[in-house]
Amino acid sequence: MDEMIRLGDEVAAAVVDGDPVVALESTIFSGLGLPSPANAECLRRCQAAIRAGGAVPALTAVVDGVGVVGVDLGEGPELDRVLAGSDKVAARDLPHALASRLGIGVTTVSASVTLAAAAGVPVFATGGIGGVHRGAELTGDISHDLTALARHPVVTVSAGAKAFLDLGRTLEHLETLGVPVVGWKTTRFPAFYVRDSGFPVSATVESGTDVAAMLAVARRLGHPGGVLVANPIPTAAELDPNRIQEALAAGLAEVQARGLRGPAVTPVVLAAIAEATDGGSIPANLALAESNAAVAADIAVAVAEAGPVRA
Ligand code: PSU
Ligand code: MN
Repeated sequence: MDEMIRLGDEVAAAVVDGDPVVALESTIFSGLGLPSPANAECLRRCQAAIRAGGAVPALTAVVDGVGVVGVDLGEGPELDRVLAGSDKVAARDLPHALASRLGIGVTTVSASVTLAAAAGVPVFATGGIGGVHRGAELTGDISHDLTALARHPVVTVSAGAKAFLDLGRTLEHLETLGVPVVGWKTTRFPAFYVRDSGFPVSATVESGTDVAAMLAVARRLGHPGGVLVANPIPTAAELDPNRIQEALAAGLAEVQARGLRGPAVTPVVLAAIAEATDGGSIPANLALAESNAAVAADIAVAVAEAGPVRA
């Protein structure tokens, strides 16, 4: 495309042909999201689910100062470098990361939807989006993920938002920004490790075709941004809500004790949850990411079949 953004060969061909592609973020697959070797395993399973659904996986990352959509998932060194990445890059970090030719940057949801939109990829899968943190009324910590979802014409599939957020305020914020929050075969907004946060979604969809139809209407009406598709963790992988509450308390206490702020918060809480659940949160995280990838592939196929959306 240009020197700032590079599409992987297979991704570039699919975009040109209007074939289905699913973008993936890379923070979740780095040590900041999951411990090794679960991170590589998670990526393998997401990739396989996307392929099985008939779409091309497009892992996003910053590699040698270029925003890559479609990291080489083969044997080369590129993938290992991304998995080992420890510089978290959100959308606002992209200008400096690219201009200063950062070696490896792992992309958050906000950076990934920004790159996906720039590459012409309309569907993206993640584990859980960032959102309004608990205590945000004091700290002001609201993830840019929410604004990015509203800004770019990309469908994001996630298992709700990170469990340790203030989910009620996260949903209010998405409403303020005008982002449709649709439940995938559910009326309830999921809470990452558990299927029901106690909050409703704004609408329910039953298929990729339903989402494609929504997109067509959104574009016709001039809605500039994305849609959040909330897909609950598979029932068999769901964790006990009580256990999660205890683990969350441990994670948040550690954040407070260490006085952490901003981007440093999420990786520490995730690690503390893994520890407090004796690693039980990891298989759950893998299962929900894989399920999101499969749903995203379904949606990408339907969007591709519907053809280019006209305003
Ligand atoms: N949720 C997870 N694991 C993660 C993240 C979210 O279960 O690794 C990452 C995603 O990349 C998300 C980012 O975009 O955390 C949000 O970070 P922040 O709250 O600093 O905006
Ligand atoms: Mn934040």
